[in-house]
Amino acid sequence: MRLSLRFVLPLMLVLAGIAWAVAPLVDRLTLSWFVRDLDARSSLLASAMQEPLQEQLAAGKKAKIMEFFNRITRDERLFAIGYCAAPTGTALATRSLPAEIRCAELERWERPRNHLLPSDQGPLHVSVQPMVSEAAPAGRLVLVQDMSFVTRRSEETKQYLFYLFMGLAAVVSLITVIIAQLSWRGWIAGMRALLHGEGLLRQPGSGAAPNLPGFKPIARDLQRLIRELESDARARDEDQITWTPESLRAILRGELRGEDVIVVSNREPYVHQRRGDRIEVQRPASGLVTALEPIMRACSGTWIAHGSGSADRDVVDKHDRVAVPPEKPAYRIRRVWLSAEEEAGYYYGFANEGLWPLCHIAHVRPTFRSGDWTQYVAVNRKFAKAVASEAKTKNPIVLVQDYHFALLPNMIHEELPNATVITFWHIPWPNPESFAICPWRDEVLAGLLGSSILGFHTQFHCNNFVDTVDRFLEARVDRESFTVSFGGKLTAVRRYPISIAWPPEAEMVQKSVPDCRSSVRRLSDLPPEHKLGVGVDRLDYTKGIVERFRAIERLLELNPEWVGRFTFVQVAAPTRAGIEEYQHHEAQVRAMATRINGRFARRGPPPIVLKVEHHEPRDVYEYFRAADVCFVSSLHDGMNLVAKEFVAARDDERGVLILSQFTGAARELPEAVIVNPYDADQCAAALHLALTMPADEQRDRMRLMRGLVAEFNVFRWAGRMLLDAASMRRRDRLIVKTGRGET
Ligand code: ADQ
Repeated sequence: MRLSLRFVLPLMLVLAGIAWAVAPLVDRLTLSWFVRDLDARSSLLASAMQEPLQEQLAAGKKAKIMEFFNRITRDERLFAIGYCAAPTGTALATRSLPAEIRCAELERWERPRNHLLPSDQGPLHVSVQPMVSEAAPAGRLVLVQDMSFVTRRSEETKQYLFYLFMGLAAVVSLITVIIAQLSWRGWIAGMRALLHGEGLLRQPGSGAAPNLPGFKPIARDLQRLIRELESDARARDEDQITWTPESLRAILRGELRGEDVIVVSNREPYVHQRRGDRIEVQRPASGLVTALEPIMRACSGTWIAHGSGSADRDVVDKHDRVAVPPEKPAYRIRRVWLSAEEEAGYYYGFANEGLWPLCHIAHVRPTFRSGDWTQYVAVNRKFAKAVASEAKTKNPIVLVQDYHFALLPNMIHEELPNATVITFWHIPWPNPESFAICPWRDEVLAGLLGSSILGFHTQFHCNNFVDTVDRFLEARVDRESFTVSFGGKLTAVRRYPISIAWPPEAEMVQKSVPDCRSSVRRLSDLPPEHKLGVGVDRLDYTKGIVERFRAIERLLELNPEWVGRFTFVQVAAPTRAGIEEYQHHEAQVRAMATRINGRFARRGPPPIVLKVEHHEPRDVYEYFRAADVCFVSSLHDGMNLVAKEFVAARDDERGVLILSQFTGAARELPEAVIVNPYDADQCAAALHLALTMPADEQRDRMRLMRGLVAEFNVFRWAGRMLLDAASMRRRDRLIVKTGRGET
């Protein structure tokens, strides 16, 4: 509207100016037309009057002549008539004849352009016509016509002219504004579409695109230029980005606009459980879900997972899909159903009795059974089919999670050769000798090399993987770019250290540290100022819980002043209880706690409180905030999120983290007290150091660790992988376009 006014007003003013400038010209033109008309009319009248006038002149009847003249001047336009018999006499005329017209000066009115006589009533037209008579050869007839109608008409003409120009201005403006608006909107829509990467180049069938053929020739180049500028800026600014779900969503929306994103994991992000008549939705406490949910929400993607909840089948549609989160659906879960036999072979068998101990050097022998392998292959194939059926395009981005799906990347590559598969291996990758134990090592390696990007937590695990491939497969390994070329497919092997959400949810740190300290101590029957250590793990033999207890025992042996003054609360979530090794491990942990407590509990509270149960994340954070020390003693751990969660929980900048050197986290958190969990004496000394560490030192260490976790949070982990995938896809598109593999 403002645009229209800004345009129309000047246009109208210009046209009004033109009308104002043109009006005198029109006036002059019409006047000359009227004068010519009046001249013609005068000579017509004169010739019509000649005969009767001559008769009356000849009869010498002046009164008759006057009557004759008066009769004729009734015509509203004929103002006056006069007759001059000779140049010397006075005119025989109607009374209305202007005094300026005298018989002696008639020549003046005979000159062209001198026909006009101004008067009070308006201009008068004076015409002198000779009498064609022998009786009065010098006689002249003077006809004066009223020209005020010319002025009136001229005014009317000017008005019409003004209205005409104004109307013209309005019509021209209206047409111009409509055209401008349409094309402006078109341009804006076009630019928006370009900036969003939508519309102009949208693939057929993927939604209506604005039809702007004028854009098409430049659209592709412009779009590419914008993307490259954006990507360059992002690459430069990545360190400056504060990674949050919102920034992750915004970057992904820019980078992966309209891309088809699929996540595959064994566990689902939402589980529907039957509780009596009700169906309850559970959200597993998992860093993975926290990291991948923003991606799913940003891209409205599909998450494919094993449907393991007791009410999972009751809530899906006929395609086994359910929209989540339940309160505000943003993406969908596609549930894959597994029989008990499939679950036993694929999940408990090959994945957890084979690959898990194989990759964790924790001195538990892997068990490989051909039956488990068969199920593992079949279930991977089942998930590959699910990916193919859920893919909305030929080239989706598929995020494959963990060791349950080692074969899936290549199976997806077979089904969808143009898909970008990003596989993340959450557990360590062992050295080639250790990996060689697996009877199906080549198949596992080949399966993983179907990925476009294969991610590990640490460079050490990347190196181990590349060494393993180099040792066992006929593949081209490039150690400079860290890529493997196998069977014509290139895989980039990259380090993406996983992390946790930062800042932690407000609910987690709502209760004050003093309140947490007192409530946790009260709950475990400990005195208010009692020193407290915590461990939070799945009850897994890789977590080094046995070694942790041994270190506590050693602390009490070496520093007996802590007996009765220090208690370690171990929160242990039951896990994989169907596997014999885990049953033994639980029994061993329980027996050890009982034995150590039996040895030292006589002098006050027990040194170990063992809580074998799952806790809500909020309760886990309460333990973290209540503790003086958190002890993470994994024998081998891809990353270990507990260490990072402890750091996130301590917004009071107090508490000491003791961290195993065999965790991925130890590479990122050197300010923790780093230990070898197999060295009980060293761990005991670390516990003593932690329990006696001055508050200043605790603060300095905690501040540095909090800074790192804040910066390298889980959103950065997810964002970095997807940005790499996006630039890989850009490169691939360029190669397809130019037909050149090398740039
Ligand atoms: P996990 O082996 O499961 O993960 P970890 O990284 O420590 O190990 O994550 C465990 C998660 O479970 C944490 O969020 C923790 O709070 C929670 N948890 C542990 N015990 C709990 C309890 N008793 N009750 C409630 N919650 C509990 C695998 C790899 C790791 C890697 C992660 C992520 O083994 O090395 O860090 O994946 O990639």
